[in-house]
Amino acid sequence: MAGEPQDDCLFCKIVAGQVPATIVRETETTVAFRDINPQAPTHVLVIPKAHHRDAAALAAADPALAADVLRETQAVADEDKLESYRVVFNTGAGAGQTVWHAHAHVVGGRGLQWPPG
Ligand code: DGP
Repeated sequence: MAGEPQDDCLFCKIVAGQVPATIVRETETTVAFRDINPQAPTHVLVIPKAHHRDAAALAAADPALAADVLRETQAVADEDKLESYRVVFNTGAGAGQTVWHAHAHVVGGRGLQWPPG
């Protein structure tokens, strides 16, 4: 069921403390932790604690929670003192999504090109 923890979900396991992660921030509804394969000096993932498969499903099921995630991306940027940064929601396999628990990538700390690859 949408929102319920999934046994086979890596990010649900990070939320539960069953898989270690370098946690940057935590709120009642979200967790932010450093990406295991950073693409920039700052590369943090912000996730809702509740399980939703991608950003579109999250926004449809719980817009307030989607707003919490977005708000936390700004908090992460503040924490790492980033003046410029990028927030990315890879949505679908064709866009590079590999973990099926909604997450925002916060990327910064170096120059970023546009368009992205
Ligand atoms: P995406 O490709 O958009 O689904 O992003 C998934 C990200 O998750 C990817 O950048 C690597 C990261 N990742 C995968 N496994 C782990 C893990 O065990 N710990 C942490 N911290 N990040 C992970």
